[in-house]
Amino acid sequence: MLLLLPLVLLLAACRPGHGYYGACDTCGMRPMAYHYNNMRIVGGTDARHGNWPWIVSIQSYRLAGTGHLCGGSLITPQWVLSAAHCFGHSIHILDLRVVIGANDLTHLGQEVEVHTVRRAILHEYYNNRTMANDIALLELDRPVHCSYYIQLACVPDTSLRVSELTDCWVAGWGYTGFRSVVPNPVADVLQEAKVQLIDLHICNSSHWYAGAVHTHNICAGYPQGGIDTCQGDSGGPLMCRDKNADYFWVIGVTSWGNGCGRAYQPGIYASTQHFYSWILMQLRAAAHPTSRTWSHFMTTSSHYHGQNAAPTQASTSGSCPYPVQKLREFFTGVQNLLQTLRGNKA
Ligand code: 4AZ
Repeated sequence: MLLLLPLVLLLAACRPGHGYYGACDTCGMRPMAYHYNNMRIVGGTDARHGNWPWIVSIQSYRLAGTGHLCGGSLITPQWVLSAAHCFGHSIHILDLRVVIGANDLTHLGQEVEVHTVRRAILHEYYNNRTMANDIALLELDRPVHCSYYIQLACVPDTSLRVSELTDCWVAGWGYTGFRSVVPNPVADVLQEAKVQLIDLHICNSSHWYAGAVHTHNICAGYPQGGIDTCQGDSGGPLMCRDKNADYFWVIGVTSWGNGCGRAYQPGIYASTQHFYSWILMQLRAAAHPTSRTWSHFMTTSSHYHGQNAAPTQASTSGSCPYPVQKLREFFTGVQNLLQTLRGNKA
């Protein structure tokens, strides 16, 4: 009975609105949204501060204004998931900073953390012509501190039935212009919009994208257009609420589209579920730099400092999405304790 106590306490602490959020040991939770007690993107609205606590603004010192370049999602305390196309020719990681826990990029408060980038890993088969495999990982200089405004995103493995999710959202600081292909004003305040997941067959049909969408993509938006991600939202998350509990999955990385907000041309996202094992492999390889798998991955960094990073994968049941790694550690601890007790009795 005594042995169950830690687990009970652990689960109690995890109930929305009642938890301790500083440990980065859950994912997909929105402490500020529970606190508010309710729950640009093109056609979006201002997000409330803390609504999407895993979203980050990747900025470059070489860009004007806030320097915002792309979005991203914090998936472990030291790794950000983003899009490969954000880190093209003229971008050098030494010029980058990652702003975490922000809402208005022109007024960064005390809750915001600003990090530099230790290395960028672009997918080795990213193709800038077809936009295939448009996914990347950034390692931060040091781990973040989780808080009401900074939380980890949940990345689904293959067991989540993504197409059944119905409460889906996009967020970002990108262009807010309607039907835009030319630059429009970017958003200072994070924009959010609800979107529908659109069947890939429909999305690839002749009046839509006519076969240009890859099987590892997700289409999201509206057939009639109007609400969409745009340039500057790239790398940021497509997020859906879990069917059974009050937390969110990051199911897509904003990748491309034909313009923004056009009818039959919805936003295209890289499926995080599809790339789950790729992400896992990169983080494992990064934690064990001597392993053979490491050498063939493209990295723009010249130095390495190992950290035991593990991707965040939430449990698909219950109301508390613990990273699997944490649960494993906990049960191994319980097992060891039981063995010790048995040993003492014998
Ligand atoms: C872009 O250029 C971009 N409407 C991102 C998203 C979309 C279009 C363009 C989707 O980064």
